[in-house]
Amino acid sequence: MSDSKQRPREPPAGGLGALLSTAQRLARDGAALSGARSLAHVNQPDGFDCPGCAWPEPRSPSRLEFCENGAKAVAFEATGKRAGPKFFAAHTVASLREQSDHWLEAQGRLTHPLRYDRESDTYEPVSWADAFSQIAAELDGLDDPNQAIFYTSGRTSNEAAFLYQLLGRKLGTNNFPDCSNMCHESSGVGLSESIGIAKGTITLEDFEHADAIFVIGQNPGTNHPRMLTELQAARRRGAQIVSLNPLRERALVEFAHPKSPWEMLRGRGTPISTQYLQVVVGGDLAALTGIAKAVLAAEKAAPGNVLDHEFIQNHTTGLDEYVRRVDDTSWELVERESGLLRVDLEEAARVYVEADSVIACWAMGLTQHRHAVATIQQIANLLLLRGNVGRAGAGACPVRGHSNVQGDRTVGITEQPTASFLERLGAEFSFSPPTNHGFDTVGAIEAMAEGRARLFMGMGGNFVAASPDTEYTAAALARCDLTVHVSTKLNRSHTVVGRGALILPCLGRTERDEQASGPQKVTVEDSMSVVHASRGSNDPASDQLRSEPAIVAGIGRATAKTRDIDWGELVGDYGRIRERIERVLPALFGNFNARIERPGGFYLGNSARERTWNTATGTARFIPASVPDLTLPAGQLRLMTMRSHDQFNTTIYELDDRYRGVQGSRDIVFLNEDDLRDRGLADGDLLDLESHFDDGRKRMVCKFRAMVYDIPRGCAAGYFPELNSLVAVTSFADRSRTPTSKFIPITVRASVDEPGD
Ligand SMILES: Nc1nc2c(c(=O)[nH]1)N[C@H]1C(S)=C(S)[C@@H](COP(=O)(O)OP(=O)(O)OC[C@H]3O[C@@H](n4cnc5c(=O)[nH]c(N)nc54)[C@H](O)[C@@H]3O)O[C@H]1N2
Ligand SMILES: Nc1nc2c(c(=O)[nH]1)N[C@H]1C(S)=C(S)[C@@H](COP(=O)(O)OP(=O)(O)OC[C@H]3O[C@@H](n4cnc5c(=O)[nH]c(N)nc54)[C@H](O)[C@@H]3O)O[C@H]1N2
Ligand SMILES: [Mo]
Repeated sequence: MSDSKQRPREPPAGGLGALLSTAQRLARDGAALSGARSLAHVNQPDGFDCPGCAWPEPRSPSRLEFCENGAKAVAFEATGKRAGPKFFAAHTVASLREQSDHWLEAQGRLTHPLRYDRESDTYEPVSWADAFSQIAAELDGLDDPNQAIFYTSGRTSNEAAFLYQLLGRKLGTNNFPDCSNMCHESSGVGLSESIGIAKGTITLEDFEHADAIFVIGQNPGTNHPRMLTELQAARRRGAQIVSLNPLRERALVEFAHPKSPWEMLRGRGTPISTQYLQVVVGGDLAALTGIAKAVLAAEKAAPGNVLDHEFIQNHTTGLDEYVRRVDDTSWELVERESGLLRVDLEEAARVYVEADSVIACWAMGLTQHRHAVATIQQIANLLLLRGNVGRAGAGACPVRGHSNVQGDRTVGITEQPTASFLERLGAEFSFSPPTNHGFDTVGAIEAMAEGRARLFMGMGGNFVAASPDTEYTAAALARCDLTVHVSTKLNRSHTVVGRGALILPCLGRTERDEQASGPQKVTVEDSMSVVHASRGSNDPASDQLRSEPAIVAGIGRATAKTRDIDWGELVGDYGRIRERIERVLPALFGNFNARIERPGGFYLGNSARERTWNTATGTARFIPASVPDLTLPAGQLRLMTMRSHDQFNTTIYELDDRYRGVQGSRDIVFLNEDDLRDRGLADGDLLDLESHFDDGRKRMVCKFRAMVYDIPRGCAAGYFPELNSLVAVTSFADRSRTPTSKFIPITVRASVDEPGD
């Protein structure tokens, strides 16, 4: 291990703490009964898909497993609390705006469609019919369909997403920003150029055959807990696990399986990482280049024995240029920019070279940086050097976030649809879809801020809190003529109203969805391209709720430009929506309705896995990149924003972060002890944080408590969404335009006021 400091023994991640936390959560939410009943159905063959993360379910039902954070996601949706008309009559929107994200969502499930009344500054109940006519009137009144924005969060089912994109495109716009723009867009752009597909190339079974697994910029213990089962099993059979992360994330150090009474009682788990590289924030491009240098040096020392020459010859282009660039990068630069030692990177390279099959996993620690696309392409380069794509136990694994974020893209939620998709969609529904590119998330914010967009609709999600530059984004949204949020719970975005505002409450994944033909199921696609059905069984939180597809259909029917689609037919039986998806995307969804009847669903396939390369050159491509100089002006720190163990994105379950030793607060900034001391500050001090971008705007958050943490010097960490105010909307990744939420240049200083003032 690169870090050999002795530290006090902490319990492993998982274990008893996970079970206790779940039980408390269920009890507190008054969800003990329906929540516990729901847990029995989660991820079961005839149950509903977990509304948490996108980690796949094992194919064999005997391996279905308990997941603490999946349980929280279910309990939170199945809560007994309700935010109904009485609640809204008693709270002005101005007063709601003063509340925390945690408080807002804790009010429970939304029960009625609501319309904002400016006079009383409250939301009042409105009939579905009136809500739909109001939206239709605004849509029909736009001078240009591109004044409307249709945002999607990643919990939306394939069926709802497909109807939603149909609605927007029939209206005449490709303005489909989504949470993916803030999430794995960099992975999609990077991988498409390198290997010709925007998705990961592995399946769950590959974990059983990998000899080494790299986990880069990802915290699975919190965000993809079921991935730990795979890592634990891999480690037990002797696979090497190399983690690159500025923080020593507890679950990547040691993990006790909540299913193992033995491990729980002993309070000891399986060590996970065989090597832990505490790279500096943003230093991964340098670190990966360093590993590549050592791999290429090994090949030079034993020509023909390290690289997979046959694969390189038959499947790739660009090796020479890439090798030149790696050779030209000095170890000195690599060490300075990664914050790591050459010997440690050489050790990681040794692990890489000695493993027959290697999987590389990554998430937001890589994607939310200025150089994210180039960094991800360095992972692809490394994999290609030894033919680690398209064979058992090897490949690229961008670990997706929301449970259906990947599926939404597959069925058309994108601001840059392909010509072939549009052509087929147009043929299927007899119209000419728009071909211009629409707004992504950053583009949508700018368009609203400048008055170029006038109607915002959010299919789930929490646009204001999830987006960068919170105050700027809120002001942009407030300029709209109408905001429409399809939601399950109250959130920050509802407190920012345009000239008009509507909240449309919808069914959640756990709830029964009845349409004309009877109870419906929906489909979702996991992080490894497996599509399967999900069927809710709980009673809906209110009899007023409608499903997301039904809400889209309601708008479609009311709007002049979209009226001629037979929405009633589609929404009466979701099987008919799936038939249409199949006809628009026949290569992926052949025999769609039949194939979802199979337990576990079906695999969409992956061209790169088949070693078919849909790139510009028809080959897999080595794409060189130079290591950037990320040195900040003296005194500035690199702040990354991340998730605690008790949240799902902007939904805050509790104010704790068990694995990081935080209780009762989220206004925390984790800092290196020496960085604090240099500034005359100490653990526990209240600090003001100011970010620095060259757009002349001042961005600050105040009274964040300093917490000394094991983090490299010059780096700092804190929580999303509290720190989003510090991220400039103008700061995003090259080419993918993903906001740089993991690299915010800040200065810190003692807060002027002390608590109690
Ligand atoms: N329970 C729960 N599950 C979730 C979510 C949730 O909020 N709660 N969110 C879902 C979603 S939408 C997503 S996208 C995923 C997110 O899953 P993650 O990507 O795991 O989420 P983050 O908390 O953003 O954590 C990023 C990790 O990257 C590290 N990191 C930060 N900067 C750098 C860097 O420069 N280099 C490296 N190497 N590492 C860095 C951080 O220390 C942290 O461990 O999880 C999904 N699953
Ligand atoms: N600073 C910083 N910012 C980030 C990130 C970061 O790491 N740092 N991460 C980014 C990432 S990876 C992502 S994915 C985005 C997330 O951005 P979003 O997807 O927009 O945000 P969520 O917090 O997941 O959305 C929560 C809301 O969704 C609604 N909801 C829940 N379930 C359902 C449902 O079934 N249907 C409907 N219609 N609504 C539902 C609830 O009302 C809830 O309030 O945030 C991004 N923003
Ligand atoms: Mo995400």
